[in-house]
Amino acid sequence: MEKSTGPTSLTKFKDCLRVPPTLRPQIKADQQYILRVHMRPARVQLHSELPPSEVWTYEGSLPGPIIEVSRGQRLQVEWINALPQAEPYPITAVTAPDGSQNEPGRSGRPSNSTVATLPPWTVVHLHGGRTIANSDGWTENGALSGQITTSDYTNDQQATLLWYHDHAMGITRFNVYTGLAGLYIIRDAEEAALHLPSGPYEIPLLLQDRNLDTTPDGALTGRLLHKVEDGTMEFFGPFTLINGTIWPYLPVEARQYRLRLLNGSNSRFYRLVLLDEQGKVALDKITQIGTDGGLLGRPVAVPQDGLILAPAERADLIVDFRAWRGQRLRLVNTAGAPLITVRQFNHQGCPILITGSLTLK
Ligand SMILES: [Cu+2]
Repeated sequence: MEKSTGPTSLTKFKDCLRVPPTLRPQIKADQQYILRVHMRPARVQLHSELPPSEVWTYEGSLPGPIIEVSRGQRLQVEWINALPQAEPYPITAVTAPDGSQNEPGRSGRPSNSTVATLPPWTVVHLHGGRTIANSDGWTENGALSGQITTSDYTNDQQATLLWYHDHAMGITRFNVYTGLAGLYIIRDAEEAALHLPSGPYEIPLLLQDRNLDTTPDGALTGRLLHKVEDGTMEFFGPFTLINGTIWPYLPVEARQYRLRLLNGSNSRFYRLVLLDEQGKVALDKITQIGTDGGLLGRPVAVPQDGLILAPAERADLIVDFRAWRGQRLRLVNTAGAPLITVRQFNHQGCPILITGSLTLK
């Protein structure tokens, strides 16, 4: 029997949240900016108790670096496929018995040999961007290892949070799952005039669910596992990854923060609720100021039964932590998978998947 190489479960809120580095475009010519972004393999620890996982990344970062531009800044990105041509695909895919999707490991099923031999065939789509057609990352405009695709982004739209992700025909779900996704922020003068919390007080949160393979004796190996159940293509996984870390914590000061959320999961909906130390719902200190298209006409309250985010949806939130100095808050997901919309919910009585932790200093 294979020797245990990892733990059988993971400690929640052990690792600090990471924020990916920001890439700022370089001037190329008059009013034209350029960025070169390489797709590369990397080995990343998703949790400090896990062995490193093999992932595919943009520029070695999981998730990809944040690309930040100003409204109207004309940007050309060279998407360079520097993934290895002949190595096995970095994730294991399996179809497992009903009821097993939230368990780590393959549940006794063989892995999908077609997925294991997929070539590194990629194309990048800027989700939510108003992009000219030939730069939009059509699913069939794929590039293989060693090939470069050039995309022009005019960024002529209001300040908002977008994301770039792989879009290759037929295998988007697997390529995004390997790690090929990153955030893209557009700034403008209207946003700057509002003097919203910025710098260390503006935190992007990319939420994704994942599963992990195990050894025969149940130890987590760190290997990413795309496990779906018989008769369904939808993926739901038991581990919540935020900015590439499973169940992280974030130390915050007793002040206002701007949290910029993106649901980057393949199928999972989240209904997010903030709980105080006593487990009481504390959503009244959260104001939503923006959504997919950018800033709203006016701020709105978050629904008291939680903020629902579908895959690819974004929410721009201002959270006022001043009332909770010294407390530990929890950001939890109360949605089932698949999502069943019920107006009433009881956060004591329904199963809660802990998705993150905000700890006040
Ligand atoms: Cu998309």
